[in-house]
Amino acid sequence: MREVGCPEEDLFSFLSSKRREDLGYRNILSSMCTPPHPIAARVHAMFLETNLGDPGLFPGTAALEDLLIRRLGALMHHPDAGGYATSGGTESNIQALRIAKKLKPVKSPNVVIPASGHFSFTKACDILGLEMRTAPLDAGFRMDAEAADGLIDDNTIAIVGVVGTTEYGMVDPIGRLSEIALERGVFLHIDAAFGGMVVPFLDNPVPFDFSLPGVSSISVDPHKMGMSTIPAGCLLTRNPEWFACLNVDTPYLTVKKECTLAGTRPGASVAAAVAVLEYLGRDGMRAVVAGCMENCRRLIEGMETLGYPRAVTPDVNVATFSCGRAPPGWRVSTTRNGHMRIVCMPHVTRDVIERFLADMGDIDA
Ligand code: 0PR
Repeated sequence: MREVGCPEEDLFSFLSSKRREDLGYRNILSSMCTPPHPIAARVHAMFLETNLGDPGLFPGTAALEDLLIRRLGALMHHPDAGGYATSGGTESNIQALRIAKKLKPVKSPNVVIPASGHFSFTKACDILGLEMRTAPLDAGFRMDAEAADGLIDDNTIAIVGVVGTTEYGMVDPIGRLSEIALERGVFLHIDAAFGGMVVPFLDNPVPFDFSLPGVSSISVDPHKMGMSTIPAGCLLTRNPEWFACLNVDTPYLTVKKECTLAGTRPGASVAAAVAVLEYLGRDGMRAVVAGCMENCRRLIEGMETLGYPRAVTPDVNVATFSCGRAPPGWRVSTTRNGHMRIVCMPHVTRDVIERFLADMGDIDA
């Protein structure tokens, strides 16, 4: 640390130069995040100092967290779902498997996770000492539910299905997984970190949530398609009482028990998340999602016209192609199978898609 502080002007000029090294979202097609909605940015600033880790000091902010959980629970067809705001999909997935493990104490616990599962499950299994059994995908990049069934045994504490896979934007056969979960008496966690804020707003949403009786818990992230500030995730559970198995005593706080993974927790991004939902309503979210899906279709059509076929027709706004190179200046990502991957987030507007397609056309010229 400096002995004597840096003059404000110098400091900000240094910070600005660093900030300029960051890429603008303008040409980023690889991210599941997006610039926060202006409402989110404004609300974040309003709640900057709030700490949900000691909710008795911030009862207003804590009530907003409850409201967020109620709103997302209702969206997932269970207004009385339990839940809390996490730092994102990783924490939600860890905590869901932690609950599942506590609910079924066995000697050598395992979990069945699709090959498309996010790498946060590798972290969760490492931390929780779980054997990770990987279920293969079908030809359409969705989890093979029957193969998953075959991996379940007496030591299986949970199975996981994904709604909006990170790489290919697919929705696993959650209806079938729900039946299997009920038949086998196994906890079913749905990772809807991305798709949880997309699928409910599609024209013909496939059931994936608490409307299916076998679904035990759901991850859904406001800091992805919810356009909130980072960090904002949510873990929802069918039974609110399950969280009690994670409680630790917190004798000197305003609450005497805590089930969260983090201690100090931001209220700002949580207030921002609920504010965006209130501001847009279902109607506004449907419009955002319809725009992203339409742009995704246009991108697929444009790429195929240029001779780059889609890897698969996605269920949500993630497009993948047999295409080895991207034009200079654009950030796309590459899946583990070598497909070009583009996430059609709200900042990836029709104009952006057309500029990208024009540049793609130019690299062939
Ligand atoms: N589950 C799914 C299905 C996800 O796609 C992700 C993250 C997670 C869980 C974990 O969520 P957190 O990162 O919030 O803990 N998906 C993105 C990914 O790994 C996250 C991301 C976002 C990465 C923006 C890069 C980026 O620029 O690709």
